Amino acid sequence: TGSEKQGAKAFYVSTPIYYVNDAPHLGHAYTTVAGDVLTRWHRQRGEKVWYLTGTDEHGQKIMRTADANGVTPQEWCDKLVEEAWRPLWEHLNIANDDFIRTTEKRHTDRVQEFVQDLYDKGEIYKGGYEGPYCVGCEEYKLPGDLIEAEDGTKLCPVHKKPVEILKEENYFFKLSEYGPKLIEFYEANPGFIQPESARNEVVNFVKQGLEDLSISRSTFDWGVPVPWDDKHVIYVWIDALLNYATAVGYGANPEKFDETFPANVHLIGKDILRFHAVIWPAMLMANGLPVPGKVAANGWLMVGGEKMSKSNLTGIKPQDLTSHFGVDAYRWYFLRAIAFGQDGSFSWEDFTARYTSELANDYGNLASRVAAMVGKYFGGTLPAATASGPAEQAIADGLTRAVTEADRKVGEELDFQGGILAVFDFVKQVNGYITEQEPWKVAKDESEEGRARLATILYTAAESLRAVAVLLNPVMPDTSQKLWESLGAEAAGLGPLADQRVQDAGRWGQLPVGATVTKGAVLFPRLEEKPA
Ligand code: MET
Repeated sequence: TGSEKQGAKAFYVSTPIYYVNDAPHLGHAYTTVAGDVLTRWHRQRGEKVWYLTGTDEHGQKIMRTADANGVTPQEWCDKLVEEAWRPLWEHLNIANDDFIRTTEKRHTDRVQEFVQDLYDKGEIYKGGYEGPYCVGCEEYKLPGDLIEAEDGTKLCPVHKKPVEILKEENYFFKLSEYGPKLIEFYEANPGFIQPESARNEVVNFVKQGLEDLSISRSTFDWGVPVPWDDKHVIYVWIDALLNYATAVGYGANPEKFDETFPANVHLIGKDILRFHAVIWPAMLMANGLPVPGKVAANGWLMVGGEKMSKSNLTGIKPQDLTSHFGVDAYRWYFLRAIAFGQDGSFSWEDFTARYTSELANDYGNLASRVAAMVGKYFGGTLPAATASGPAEQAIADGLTRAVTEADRKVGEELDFQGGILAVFDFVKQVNGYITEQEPWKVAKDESEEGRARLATILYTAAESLRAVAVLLNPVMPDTSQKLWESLGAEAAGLGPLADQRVQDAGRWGQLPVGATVTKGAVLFPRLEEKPA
């Protein structure tokens, strides 16, 4: 679009690349929808944007899941990606620009290059790891996890068999040397880690002193081979973090890389904070690459008091909710109900209550009432506001406030809840205006003044909805499109919804007089009974 600058740095947002050992759940969808809303918001500002998601396909966990299912790890990953992950993002209307899989050659080649560079620079050395090992489990145990036999022998808690003290040679990254540089960086960039609680946790952790990080494994082989020693594979987290670089052309497409990297925002769940806020910037510093702008951690999603996480799934799938509430309401609900960065809980009751009062009653009814009245009193042709007064000025002022606040909250602060509330407060204000103005009563006055007053009320309401459609487009794109069509905005000359700019949304009087307003599709249909 016109305002995109050629060669300018893109606003680059990422989600974690999710492990494919299981199907996506509400927690994954929460983060991915947040990223989608954030990037759509920036697109709506006319900025160049890059939105990346993908899948993390290496490591022991994936290997074991594949084994347990009797297929090769690659077959397992292909199946899950094509049958579960990509379809869900499509279903939720996620407008990602790319989808990276860590088993792709464009990734693995560059991961090897990156690690080789670190090795050549002396940032990686060969060291030993020694610890209690359970052959049954094929893994090192933490000393604290062991149980003791009567004679004092240490046993594996799973197999109840003696562990062996095993010594393995591994490659280590000199992470310990980056502590002071990281502290200095956090202090110079107070916005790097969000929210504040996450930032404090990381700073305290780093201040306690960092240990070097083992970055290779030799006890299994489902991973990217260490380029100078193929008895080892690269530790899955080093492999995974590099997706943010390899996906945007690291080592392959310098032009793309320069105009995209580093990410402006890495959206993550708080369980993977240290990887993103400590290890990832240290890896980049070690290789002389720029570090990201922000790591934004969201909290846990609790369902019925249980945490939605990779290891603890409740039975509810995103599709169970979208088939009941619709995709747009789903996208809206979690961002509306939970303060971003905090833990939040989900319940059918809460979703149902908010859907009914905020979406169907406040927003949906406003849209359908206004369209119905323009139809009834003006034959569906939008009349001009020729009798505006203080009540109309108050609406125009309310809109200006809503735009400024929503743009600051969503666009700058990642406060999705605050941004959505700013728009919905405006919707409430417009509802209040209609209740006070009582257009159905004004309609009984057939004098010229009466007609002018009625026209003014309906224009004011329709013009308000024009702005609401733009501001909610990043959150509920299908609904906004329906409203845009119902207002006849594009046909009347305003152009497609995607071309409307947030910065311009508050400018009053854009919806052309004479637009054909039709009642159109119901934005938020009445809910069926909750499925059993
Ligand atoms: N695979 C990890 C997870 O799902 C995220 C990796 S992001 C570089 O927690």
